[in-house]
Amino acid sequence: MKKISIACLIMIFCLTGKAIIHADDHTWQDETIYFIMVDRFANGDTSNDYEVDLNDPAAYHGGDFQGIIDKLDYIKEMGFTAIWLTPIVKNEPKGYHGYWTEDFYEVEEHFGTMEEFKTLVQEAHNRDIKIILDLVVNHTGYQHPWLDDPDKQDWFHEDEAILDWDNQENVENGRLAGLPDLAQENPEVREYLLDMAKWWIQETDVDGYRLDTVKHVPKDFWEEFAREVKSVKDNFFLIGEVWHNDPTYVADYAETGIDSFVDYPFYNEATRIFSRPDQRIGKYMQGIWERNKSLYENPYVLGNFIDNHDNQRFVRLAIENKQDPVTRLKLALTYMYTAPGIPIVYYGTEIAMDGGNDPDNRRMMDFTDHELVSYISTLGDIRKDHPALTHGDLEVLVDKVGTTVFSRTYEKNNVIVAMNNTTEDQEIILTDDMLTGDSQLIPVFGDKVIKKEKDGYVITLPKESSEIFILEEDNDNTNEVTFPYWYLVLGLIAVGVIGFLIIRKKHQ
Ligand SMILES: [Ca+2]
Ligand SMILES: [Ca+2]
Repeated sequence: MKKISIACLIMIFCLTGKAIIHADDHTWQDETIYFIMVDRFANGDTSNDYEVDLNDPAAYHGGDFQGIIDKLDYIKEMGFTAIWLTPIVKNEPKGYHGYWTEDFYEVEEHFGTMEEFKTLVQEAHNRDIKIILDLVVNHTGYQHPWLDDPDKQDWFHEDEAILDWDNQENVENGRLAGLPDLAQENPEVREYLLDMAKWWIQETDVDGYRLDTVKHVPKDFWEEFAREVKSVKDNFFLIGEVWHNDPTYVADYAETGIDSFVDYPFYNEATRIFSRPDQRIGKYMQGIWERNKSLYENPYVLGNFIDNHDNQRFVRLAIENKQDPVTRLKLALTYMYTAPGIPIVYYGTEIAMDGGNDPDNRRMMDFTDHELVSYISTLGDIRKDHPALTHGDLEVLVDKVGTTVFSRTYEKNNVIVAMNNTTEDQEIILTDDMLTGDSQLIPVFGDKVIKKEKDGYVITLPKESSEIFILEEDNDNTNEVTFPYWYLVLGLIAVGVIGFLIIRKKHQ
């Protein structure tokens, strides 16, 4: 009987081999992350709306766990597979953002209860969505009770500001924005923070941490931290915030065991290139990729972003440059989803939300607006269906000022991305040597399949637009993938094996 079951499994594998292989291969680089500021996303429970004031950008706005649970299907339908939440620990008054801890072991009452948070994680897992929790171990809130505890005076560094940002000791031991700086070199503090980080995983089953203010905490602490928290749950993911413009400074933290980083050097280039026209793309894109390949063991796992809660929104940059923000945002999003790395979309980007510096970049989400929801959903689907975008190398095929074509290739999967960052329509020719065999380009957004002409493939791209093409074999007007005959052969072999086993069993 056991043999028959194995034979059946072989047959199932033969018929659906591709899906099984990819399920087994699934890693964090396959994820697409949606980033939520809990207080500013969705108010699902008005009974916890203490001191809510929608007119005060520095006050609570009412968002909570129930609101996120209610919107999980919305998030999933946009193609996201993981959610990063701003810190959920109990904060001191006015700490709507979560970064002013009052109690490391309690949930913030404005957001709901511990039970509701566990339900949120479970409901997300039911939809194959992972939860990444923002964790702050560098500092506490301004009024943390330990500050008045005589036994805890050596839990903090001296009250000194960070004045010299090139002095690593000052960066690690000074007070960031005046916040009490924890002394991770004190064994009691270290043990407390490590226990706390492990406890949240055991208690709530979250799948990863986004680590706040990594460069303000010594590397030897992070080494122990990474080792300890990863021992609690398999495949637990750490994505760190090292807010620095020098890629080598950021990459130095990879030695600690932190898996990934929000890629500030990528952010700087992408926002500069796409918030105005006529900027060269290919050269910088190739530069970032070659650099990341040389700096990281797995550069595919870095977090790409064009918006976050600490910088003015991309839409504001485009408006300041006198550009149409939606047009510019579409180009930037195409780039972010098709460049190597994990896309991280900050809530509100899907509705082209405007916002200046903090706290204006944290406005309440408006679910009646759908400006770019379908655009992002399409990008999410493409990323999910094409391993070239999650595992493939990058090659720039055309690189002119404002006009770029690049390819991503993984095994037999090939995706071509064409971008016109100029204010004129552009005709782009891809010659035979750039693409393999007799292929055709199937567009993701448009409806015109590009077939090979005498000189190669001729793509006409309207001004300030982009198109993603799937490169497929040209089977004379059919867009279907060639039937995989080897599946049939293996399936017949499996049927033969089962038949043999059944006949043998009858004769026993
Ligand atoms: Ca609420
Ligand atoms: Ca510090």
